[in-house]
Amino acid sequence: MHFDILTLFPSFIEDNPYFKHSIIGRAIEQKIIKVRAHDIRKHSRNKHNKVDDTPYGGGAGMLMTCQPLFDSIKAIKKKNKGPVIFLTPQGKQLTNTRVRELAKNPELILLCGRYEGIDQRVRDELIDEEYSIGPYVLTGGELPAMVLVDAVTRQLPGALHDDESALEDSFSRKLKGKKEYPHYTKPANFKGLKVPDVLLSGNHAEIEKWRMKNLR
Ligand code: 4GM
Repeated sequence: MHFDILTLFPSFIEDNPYFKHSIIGRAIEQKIIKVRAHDIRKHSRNKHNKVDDTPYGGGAGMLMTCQPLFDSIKAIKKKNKGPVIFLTPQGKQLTNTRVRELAKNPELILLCGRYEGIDQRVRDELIDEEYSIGPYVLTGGELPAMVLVDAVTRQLPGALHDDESALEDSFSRKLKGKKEYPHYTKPANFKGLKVPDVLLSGNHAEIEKWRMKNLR
């Protein structure tokens, strides 16, 4: 999976230790994913490299202007044939179901907004899908883009080791991620704090009954 991320702050992506270590870092090393950041400002044809302006009709804040966005998206689309995704609080909620759909694309283009958002003409002409990582506003779309990369990457074959499976068992699917049963790992007795006996019993029917009773 090849991610091209359009941003005013490419170093947020490129220098992010999150992409250098652990599961995502390993996926990059193993060439399961490739993440490239592209500076929208480099495409500004304004003499001061301006990329924002005040909204027509008035109102608070600044908007990202058409020209640098049209040019940077069009440049990326020559190499990356995937859908253009805009991260915005107004987008559809990024659920695990949508993440698994996104993971089927060999390429994705992610657009990160700043300020109050982008000129509507960019959305109408060049954006294929809009997603939100949750009902809150951040200072930019970079963190949401990285969240999307993380969530999609862990769905890709080979990205997780056997003991990190992204597959939900039938029991977890029934719960639809809404509830969890308590989890315990070794040791069975930590400074007098004991793991419930039933979980050590090996009786899978009893264990499932206990887990159902203890959902929270
Ligand atoms: C407003 C409009 C995404 C703000 C467009 C982006 C939160 C999310 C921004 C924008 C963002 C989210 C930038 N904040 N909930 N801030 O996914 O790109």
